[in-house]
Amino acid sequence: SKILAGMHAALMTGLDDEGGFSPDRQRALDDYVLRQGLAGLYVGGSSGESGLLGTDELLAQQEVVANDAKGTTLIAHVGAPSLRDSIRLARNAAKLGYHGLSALPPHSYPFTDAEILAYYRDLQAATDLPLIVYEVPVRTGRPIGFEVLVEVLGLPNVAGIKFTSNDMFKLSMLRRARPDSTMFFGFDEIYLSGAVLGADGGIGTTYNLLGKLYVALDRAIRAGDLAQAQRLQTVSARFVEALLPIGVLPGMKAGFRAIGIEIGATRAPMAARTDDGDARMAEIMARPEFA
Ligand code: NAY
Repeated sequence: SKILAGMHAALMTGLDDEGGFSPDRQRALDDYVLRQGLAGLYVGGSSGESGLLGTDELLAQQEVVANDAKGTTLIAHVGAPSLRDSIRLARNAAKLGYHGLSALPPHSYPFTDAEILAYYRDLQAATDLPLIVYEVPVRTGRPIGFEVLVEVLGLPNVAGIKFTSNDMFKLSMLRRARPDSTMFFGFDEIYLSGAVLGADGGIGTTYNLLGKLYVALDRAIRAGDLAQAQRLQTVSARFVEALLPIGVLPGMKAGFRAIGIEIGATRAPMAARTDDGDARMAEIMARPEFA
């Protein structure tokens, strides 16, 4: 079986009422997510508001989660604007016993393919941990070229890719170009389509609240039960549709509030908490299909 494969929550971040990182709220969230039966946690990614947190907060979060998640597979997302901070996060994760790393490509300037390749070459060489490349054009503003990805996937410590793109033909081509790489699919609402094209697992935001649903979805797919897989995927799609008008991360945080787990609001400039968002998510979380 592939390194690090399976269903992982893209772990969210607990913030206090002033917007600072809250170890206590993080622990409450971890406790809930760890009871979903998922293969592991993806820590410090987009869903964790990593683009809005400082490196020191991310280092602190890595440690809190490592202490909470004994026995669960932990992947630390360490993509940062500078290679220097990425390596600092990667070495801290290795020291804390994380099982894998992942990183966005450099994206704070319009870097060349050679710069992107050099970043991954240096980052994967900085620790012994397997590294998962992160393709997410909705966040970086542009896709990584197919040839560049194939080359990065050939680096010694690069174990695979987290593919969060709608370019399904590219996923299929990557699958065949790198049959031994672990491929995660990153859009929760269409996980089934990624799995059918060869994804070995998923990493997603809504797995935080609905982890059991995604475990069951993946199980149905692996068992070849298409009818059940379609039914479960439709529940996931309806949930994401409900989140979109509020915003995925603000909506998720309101969803946790609705089930009695306060993890704060999203950090500005992401949308603030609103009474309307809270009321909508309270109504959504009460629906039997999302229980
Ligand atoms: C991350 O790093 O946290 C992720 O990429 C998780 C994947 C999410 N994609 C993005 C762009 O954040 O779970 C998805 C996404 O929130 C979900 O499919 C709703 O569209």
